[in-house]
Parts: sequence; structure tokens; C-alpha cells
Amino acid sequence: MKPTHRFDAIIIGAGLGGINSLHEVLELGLSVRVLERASEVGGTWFYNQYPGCTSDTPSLLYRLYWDKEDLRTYPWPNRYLTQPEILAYIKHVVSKHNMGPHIQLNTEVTSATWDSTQHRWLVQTNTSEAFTTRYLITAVGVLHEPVFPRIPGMHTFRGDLLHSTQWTPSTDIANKRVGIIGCGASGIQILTAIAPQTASLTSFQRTPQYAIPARNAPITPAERAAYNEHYDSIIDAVWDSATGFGIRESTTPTMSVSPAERVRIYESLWREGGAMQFMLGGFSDTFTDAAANEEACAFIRGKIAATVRDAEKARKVMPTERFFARRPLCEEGYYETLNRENVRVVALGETPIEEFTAEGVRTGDGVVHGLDVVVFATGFDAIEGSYTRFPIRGREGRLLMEHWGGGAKSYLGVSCPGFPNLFFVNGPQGPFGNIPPVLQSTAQLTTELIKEAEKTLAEGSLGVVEATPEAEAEWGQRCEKMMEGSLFKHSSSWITGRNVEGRASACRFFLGGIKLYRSACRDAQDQGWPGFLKL
Ligand code: NA7
Repeated sequence: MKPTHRFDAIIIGAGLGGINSLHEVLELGLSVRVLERASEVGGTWFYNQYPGCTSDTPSLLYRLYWDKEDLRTYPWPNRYLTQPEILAYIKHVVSKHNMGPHIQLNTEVTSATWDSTQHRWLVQTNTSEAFTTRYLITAVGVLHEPVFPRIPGMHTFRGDLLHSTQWTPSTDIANKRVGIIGCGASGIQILTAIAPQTASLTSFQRTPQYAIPARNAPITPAERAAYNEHYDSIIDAVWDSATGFGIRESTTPTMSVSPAERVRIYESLWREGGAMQFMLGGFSDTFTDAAANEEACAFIRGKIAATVRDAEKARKVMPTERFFARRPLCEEGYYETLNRENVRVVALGETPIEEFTAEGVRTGDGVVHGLDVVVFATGFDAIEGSYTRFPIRGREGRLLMEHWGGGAKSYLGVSCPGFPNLFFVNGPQGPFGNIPPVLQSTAQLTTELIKEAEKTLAEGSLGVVEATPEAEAEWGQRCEKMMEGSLFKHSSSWITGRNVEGRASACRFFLGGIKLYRSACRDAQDQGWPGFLKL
């Protein structure tokens, strides 16, 4: 029998979400342990070490907002943060707030089971220890479990195969013939970063996307001083916005201005840089109105045609998707890099990959693309993927993944009926937006729910809260309605789960935004939590 340690709260995962929740739980004065599979903290920013890995959130907002002193003093050099900079920031927070003693690394959770006699979760791990806890908080990541397509003949390939998350500092691409499958954020960042070092680089593209220049640039001391002076109002504006990216979200419909004025606005957004800024900063209806969306698409297609010199290459990377309606991509020299002689593009829509051979990849036209390294930048099994690694069993042994059979769902992004005192960080049907304010918003709700459970416990009850089936269903309908009104429903991306074979296509996010989400949470609290069972 393994020794079993008792805590008030167990948090699974020590990424940004996990350490933010750790802060919240410590503030409540509860005993807590964070269990982390990896050998370091950082989560997504520890696992994704591929070249060019960069956030598209402005640096001043990729922060935990509760440490106001740190907001003003922690240095960041540029408009956007690279992966090593974010990882360093997360480690800095852990060290500054002496969180290390609460975090147990190299510890993979293998199951979590609700014990309805003790009213506690029993958490098993791959180590010699088990844990029992009243509150279980899963901060296991939104985009964590890789999608690694199985292609015939992969085992025969004599070169190296890796997913973008498996890139390590020892991954060697110098003077090699490299193939990249996939052209989402990871694929185009890797391509741009490594093309100059490779002998040749072949980009296998199934669905070319619309990408907007990031225009990363140093932050001047004067800019930093201005941010520091106004940090409080900057953060207030984040809470008051839909996406939390610190941009002005336009209220002007596209067709309400003249064609010339539209182009002037698109040009100015293009020069300014930032994908979210482009999608939301110019016009209010880019992702809700088909005709408005096409105006933006046509402008971006024009930019691609003007940048990519080789007409055949330009044709192959030209988006053919009807809408600019995925999480928009930021690029930093991607289209220019395509002009390099050593970069080739294979349009998988015309010549799909048929199989791997010992030498490389054979496409539908019979061509064998000789390769030494193939990088699968093929994305993630969003949300559910992180929960497939270990079973979570709630009341009567019900599996969370069974509860999510028709698509991952929850009430307010944090709780499911039948799973008492289980709280998600960045869970399904939480707000879609900039991750740091999103995870802080859902964690604040969790804190309020834990306070409620503590109150009922002190009053002699069981100290248990969980969403009601009715509240979960109603919230799900609200999420679906928001999706109906958006063009995101047409894309086969991780937002709907259609990027993964076998996953139910459903709305995995609350597209109403951060402001509306927070007001829904406040309303629930003001009304005494009608959507939660309190036992
Ligand atoms: P994404 O955005 O999900 O992109 C994955 C890419 O891989 C995309 O181009 C896919 O094409 C492609 N893909 C997936 N499976 C295949 C197969 N079997 N064959 C060919 N191509 C394939 O993942 P990223 O890692 O780039 O970015 C994830 C998020 O991280 C991003 O949104 C940012 O928020 C940060 P498809 O579009 O499915 O045709």
C-alpha cells in the first residue's frame, strides 16, 4: 500500500495555470500540492521548445496580474515574448513567491477517483506516493496532447521523425533536408526560424492559412515607463474586453465605410502588426459576417501575392479556406522566407502524402521527396487530449471522458455535474481569449466556489460543490448559440475539435468573451450560485 498524503487541494500541472491556482489556494490558507509530470515547471512553455516559438500576446499582458509590483519591475525586452522568455518568467514567479516547496516534479497522475464515503478525491501517481484531497484542480493545458498522424510506411523512414513538441536543443537540422507537415502557428514559426540553416526545407500544406505580420520590436524605456504608469487601467481594460489582448476592439461594421477607407484601415493594421489586432481592431464583424470577412481575406491574399515572388509557390500557400476564421496566425518573415531557393511547398490538396519510404515522403504525383528530418507541426487534441492521459472518475465511478462523449462541456468552464469539487483551469466552454486573463478569470471563480464549499463545511455540511446538470446544459446552449453567430464554426480547427479524428464536433469555448464571462460569474455569485449543488 502506497503512503497517502492528505491535502486540502491538489493541483495537476505546473504551467502558468497551475502556478496561478497555487497562488489562489495559498491565499485561502489551504494546504496544497502541485503535481507535475515534467522535470520542470512551465507546462506548454516547457514542452514547446521548437525554434521560433513565440507568443502573440503583447508582453505586458502575458503576466499574472495579481503581483502589481512585478508587473512594473520584471523586465521584458520586446513587444512579444519568445518561449525561453516566458519559461524564465514562470520560473521567476515560482521563485519570487517561494512556491517551489508546494510543487512536486516528475510526478505523473495516473488516476483520480472520487470517494463518496470520505468526500475526497484519491489521486494515484506513477511514484510511490498517493494523495487524498478535498479539492482537485486540473491545470493540464488546453493544447497539450499532440496530434501525430499515422501515415503508411512511417516505420520504414530512415531519417528522424518528431512532433513540434518533441523538439529539443539537440534536434539537428543543420544542412539537412527537412520536411514540415502542417502550417499552423507552430509550422510557420519553425519554417521561418530554420529555413536558413537547412539544405532544403519542404513545407507540406493541407490548409494554407491567413497570417498577419507580428512586427515584434524592442520596447523603448519611454514606452515601458508609460505602461508602468497606466498598468492598472490597462488591466481594467483587459477585464472589460472580449478577448483580453489589450487591443481596441472595433465597433465599426466593415461595410459602413467606403472601399477606400476599408483598405486604408487594413493597411494601417498590417503596418502596425498583430493578428488579433487585425481581426478585431479594424472592424467589428470580421468573424461574424461572411461578406465582411471576405474583404479582410481579399486584402491578405493581395499581400501574399505581392510578397511571395514565385507565382507557383504563391498559389500553393494562398489560403483557399472560405473564411479567415481560425485563431489568427502571426508571422515574422514567413512569406519572405518562402522566397528562399531552398524552400519548397507541397500543396497536399493537389498531391496528398501517400506514404513514407526509407528516403522520405511519396506524394500522390509519385514524387519521393527525399528528407533527413520530418517535423510534424500537426497540432493538438485540444482540451480533451489533456484528459485522456489518466481517468477521472466522479460519482458512481462515472468517467469524465464518458461525460464528454458528445464534446467536452462544463458550467462556466470550471465544473461538471457528477464531479464534486473538481475544478478545471482553462476547461471546456471557458472564455475564448488571451490565455493569462482567461486562466485568471476561471481561477477566481474556482476560488469563490472553494470559499463556498469551505463555508458549508464549517456549517456542518459535506463541503462539496458541483454544477447542476441543468446549469451545464444551459451554459452549453449559450456556447453553441455564440458559435452559431460566428464564422469559426466553418473551420476544421481545434476550436471545434474537428482537427482530431473521432472527436465530436462541438463548441469547446464560450465565444462571448472575457467581459461577458466575468459578468456571468458575478451574476451566479450574486444570486447565491443557483447553478451549483452545495452539499
Ligand atoms: P494547429 O494550428 O492545429 O495546426 C496544425 C497544422 O497541421 C494544420 O496546418 C493542419 O492542417 C496540419 N495537419 C494536421 N494533421 C495533418 C495531416 N494528417 N496531414 C497534413 N497536415 C496535417 O497547430 P499548431 O501547433 O500550429 O498551433 C496550435 C496553436 O498553438 C495555435 O492556434 C496557437 O494558438 C498556439 P489542417 O488545417 O487540419 O488542414
